[in-house]
Order: sequence, then C-alpha cells, then structure tokens
Amino acid sequence: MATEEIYFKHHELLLPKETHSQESLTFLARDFSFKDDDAIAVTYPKSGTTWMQEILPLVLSEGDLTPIQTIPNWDRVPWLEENRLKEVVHQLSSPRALVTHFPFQLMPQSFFSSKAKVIYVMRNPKDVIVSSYYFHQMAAFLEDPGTWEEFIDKFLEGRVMFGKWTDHVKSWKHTDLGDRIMHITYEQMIQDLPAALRLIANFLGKKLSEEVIKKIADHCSFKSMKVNIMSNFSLVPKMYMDADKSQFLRKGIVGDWKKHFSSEQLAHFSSTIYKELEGEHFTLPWNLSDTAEVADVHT
Ligand code: PPS
Repeated sequence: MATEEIYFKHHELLLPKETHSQESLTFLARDFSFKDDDAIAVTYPKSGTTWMQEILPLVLSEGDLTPIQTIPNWDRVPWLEENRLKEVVHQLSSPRALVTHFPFQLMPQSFFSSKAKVIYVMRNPKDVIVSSYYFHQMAAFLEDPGTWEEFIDKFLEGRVMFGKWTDHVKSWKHTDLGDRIMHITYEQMIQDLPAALRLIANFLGKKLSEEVIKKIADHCSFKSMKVNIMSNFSLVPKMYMDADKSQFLRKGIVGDWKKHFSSEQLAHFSSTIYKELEGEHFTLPWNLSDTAEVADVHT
C-alpha cells in the first residue's frame, strides 16, 4: 500500500489512519480537558510507552493490580491523539494516566493552562529503530519497513509515524514546564526499575513503601508483562498485529542494535543524529558512535 493510504499528515507528521483521524485530533483539541492531577507519559514510539501504561496506574493507585489485570493497556492509559480516547475518557478515574507520542508544540491548549505532569521517557535511538523495524513488520497499519538499510534512511529522514526522533526529543527538552516535567530513560528503567519507580512516584507526589515498590516492579517486569494478556497486545486480532512475524513485547533489552548495525551504518546513523543535535544545550546519555561492540552481523 502507498504511504498516503496508510498515513495522513498532521502538521507534517505522519499518523496511521487506522488509529488516528481528524475527528480524534479535533476531539483532543476541542473537547478534551486536562486536569491538574493528570500524569502523562510522553514517548517517541518504541521508547517505553506500554511499560508506562503498566507503571502509571500502579504508582497512582499505590499498587492496586485491578486495572492492569482487567483493562487492556490502550483503554487503561489511552493515547491522547488516538480514536479510542473519546470512547474511554469518561471511564477514567482521577488521577488519570495518559500517554502521547505528540511533540511538545502539538499539545492541545488545555494542556498548557493545566498543571498536568509529564514524564518524558527517552530510549537510545539505536534500539528505538531496531524495535520500530520489527514493529513495522508485524503491524498491518504501518508501512512495510523495506530492508533494514532502507529503514535506516526512512527513520533518519522522519518518513515514519511521528517524524524524526531528534525533533521529538528536542521539542520536549525545550519546554517551559519547569517542575511539571521529569525526564527518564528506558535504560535507567532497565538498569534499576525500583529506583526508577521511586523517582516516578516521588515526582507524582506518591509516597510508596518499599513493599509496594517491589510489588510494582515485579508486575512491570518484561517477564510479567509478556504474559499479561491485558498488556501484551495478544487481544489485538492477527490482521492488525501478527505476533508470528514479531512479538510486540519482543526482547525488552538494551543493546539489541549491536546485532543489526554494520560499522558503516552506525557511523552514518550516529553522525546524522549528532548533526541534528548540534548547538543544543543538552547532551545524550549514550555515546551513539561507539562501534566497539558492533558485531557486523547484518539483518
Ligand atoms: S509503542 O508502539 O510506541 O507503544 O511501543 P513502546 O511500548 O513505546 O515500545 C515497545 C518496546 O518497549 C519494550 N517494553 C519493555 N522493555 C522492558 N521491560 C518492559 N516491562 C517492557 N515493556 C515494553 C518492548 O519490548 C519494545 O521493545 P523491543 O526492543 O522491541 O523489545
């Protein structure tokens, strides 16, 4: 299928038609209102969204397992920009947890006049692109990724849903949200999930006992989420997501990029990203051009 059959453009960003529409964007802009106690996880796709859909309800409810055991993640913590929002928004109890892939400048007006808090989760783009490559193979509502080589160019040029990774990251680094935003990385969460949960809980004004932190960490482990049918996307019909091609909860690790990039591809990828971040006042927490561990095994 041609790109324009699969995506439509919203302020130059490609959005999948299957899950997004002019109506969903209008609903968000005109009918939806943020509340001061909303918690919004913001991610570039494949950076930890589903993980946050598990974490946020558990943190906000101080460890009540009911939502993660009874409500599919897309209704439990809906995407702001997607069609489902208007169907489920009235069922959400406060404090609400929400997710979005929107860049900062596309957030609706009511976000800016609220005190809603944002947790921005960033993941090493080398692992983001690998995760995205497999997701494009299994999700029928996304364009076929082509070869790995081709997909690298698509990703770097922003010819994928939600555009360029660098634009997304920059937009959320340049906010004037002050203490309404916290930044965390997927790698931090992998390295020490209980520590990440303490940071998130603290930011959201929740005092959780170590017992509750442990309980949440256990339920949010990759292993637990992989067998939770409310979170592993196995409820989605195969015609939309084909787990025989790739699982949604695929590997859940740091560094899978080493099995995919050749040295040349890595040099091109890292130099393009660094060029786009030139002059920025922040630095990335990873050395993108580190070729030491590239196995030169090509996908
Ligand atoms: S999406 O489509 O944007 O909503 O995808 P998203 O949820 O942001 O990213 C999917 C990747 O996150 C991994 N994931 C996890 N990793 C570790 N621990 C837990 N609990 C977890 N939950 C989701 C998921 O496996 C995808 O990464 P890859 O590298 O493809 O495995």
